[in-house]
Amino acid sequence: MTDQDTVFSKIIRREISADIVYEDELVLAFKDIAPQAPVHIILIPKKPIPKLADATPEDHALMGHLLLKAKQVAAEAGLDNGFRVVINNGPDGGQTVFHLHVHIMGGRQMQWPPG
Ligand code: DGP
Repeated sequence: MTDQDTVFSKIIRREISADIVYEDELVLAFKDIAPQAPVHIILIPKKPIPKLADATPEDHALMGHLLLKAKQVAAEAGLDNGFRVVINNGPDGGQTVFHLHVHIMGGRQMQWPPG
């Protein structure tokens, strides 16, 4: 399966529906289908980078844009008292969808360490 076949690429192409909360020319954010917190948003680059470990120096500006948009999306979701940003990378990292994505979670007290 190529990255073009991931569910997130299908969401970008509007082939499957999602509750989109932010979009620009570089990134897309939408509500997670299986939320682990009262607010759980997935933020992705439109460029199909399978996982963080596959990002290259060419992606330098895109990675910065992604993190700054995570902050913006969290603020727009009303997470004024804090939030958690997670990137699962590869099988041991718990990644299941191989299109790089940032989890933005909040609305409850987060615990540490994560499982
Ligand atoms: P990860 O384990 O880091 O690969 O997280 C993938 C996340 O993607 C997981 O929290 C559930 C979410 N997800 C999977 N399929 C869909 C989908 O079709 N729509 C939406 N909105 N989220 C999805």
